[in-house]
Amino acid sequence: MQNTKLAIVGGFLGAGKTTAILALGTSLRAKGLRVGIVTNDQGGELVDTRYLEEHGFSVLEVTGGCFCCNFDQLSQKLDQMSQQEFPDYILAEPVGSCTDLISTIMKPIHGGRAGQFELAPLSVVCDPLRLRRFMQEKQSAFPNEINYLFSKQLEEAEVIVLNKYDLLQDGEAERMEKFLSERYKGIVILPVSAKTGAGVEEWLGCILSAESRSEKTLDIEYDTYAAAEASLGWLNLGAEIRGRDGAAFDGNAFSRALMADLRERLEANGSEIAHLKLYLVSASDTCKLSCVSIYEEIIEDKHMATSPSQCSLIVNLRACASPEFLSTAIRGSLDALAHTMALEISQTAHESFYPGYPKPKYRM
Ligand SMILES: Nc1nc2c(ncn2[C@@H]2O[C@H](COP(=O)(O)OP(=O)(O)O)[C@@H](O)[C@H]2O)c(=O)[nH]1
Ligand SMILES: [Mg+2]
Repeated sequence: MQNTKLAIVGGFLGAGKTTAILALGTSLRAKGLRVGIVTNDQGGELVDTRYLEEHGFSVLEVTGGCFCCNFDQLSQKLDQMSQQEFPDYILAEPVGSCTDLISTIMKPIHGGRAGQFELAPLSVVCDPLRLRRFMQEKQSAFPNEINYLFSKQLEEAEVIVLNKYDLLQDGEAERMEKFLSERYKGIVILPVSAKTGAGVEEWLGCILSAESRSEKTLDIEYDTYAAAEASLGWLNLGAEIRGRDGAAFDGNAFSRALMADLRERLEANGSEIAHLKLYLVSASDTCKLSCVSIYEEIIEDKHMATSPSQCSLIVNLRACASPEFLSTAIRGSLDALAHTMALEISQTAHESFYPGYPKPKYRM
């Protein structure tokens, strides 16, 4: 029997990893292949997991820390996925503030420390609008440590997926490819739009027909990497939303207003957003929105077709602000909306924190 192929799809927060995994998974499934997905986050209550499950995929989570620091949990989830689903392919999304994946995940797996998997080349998804700001350094609202992390993620790639191709103007993709190929030598660069599907088959061909050959050990300063992680506050929130006296409410309007209010509070505080995600679920419908920078518009990934009277809400927010600021901001936004939209909002889960110092179990 052939080993399951494991493809790790990394890249910075908001780059489009989950969307790209959805596109890869959908294409593999259409070819009659079985796919399992493993998601990852520093906290729990993950929008990505719910969104991928909504598309009919079997998803397991590694929570409470990145794959490398939670290697035993990753190994256990990979085994569980293999035994439950007998997948031909497992697609794994490491948390977007993580790097050094070859040394801390891929080499240990290759060395037999987690199941029997054939490793695909490491893909790193890159958001070209984030890259545009990185190329014009002065316009990046992130501290230098985050730019360092962003760059190290790209440097480590075996394949750079230059995603969101559909958003680029004429000639810009070529300029970016040139910049990337001069800066990160010898790395395959593929223009892709995970959203429209353009370039996805080429990417699939590139990673699934080849094995990871990377022997490289990323030259990385862990203190700077840790400082990058520690400059982002994380907030995961769960809540139940009800229309007052059982009245139906507009879930799309509520979601848009909450995203806009949060974005405004962060912008006013000078806090760049790495990724803000919202997922609203009623008995029969869902709504999903995302925002990947204070410089960018809110993206509506999925609308609700119906007006619910009751919903559960998940918000995942990663931004350059203290955990306390994020907690206060979301409380302020929810209180304001409860009032203006006549809603009863009760919080069911809440965690806000700075990620800890990365301490991989293995580094090979
Ligand atoms: N226009 C466009 N948007 C995209 C593309 N890929 C992802 N996005 C959007 O970017 C946002 C972040 O994507 P997501 O997959 O959640 O990023 P992740 O944090 O890297 O997993 C979402 O609103 C996506 O719809 C793309 O190819 N084109
Ligand atoms: Mg994701």
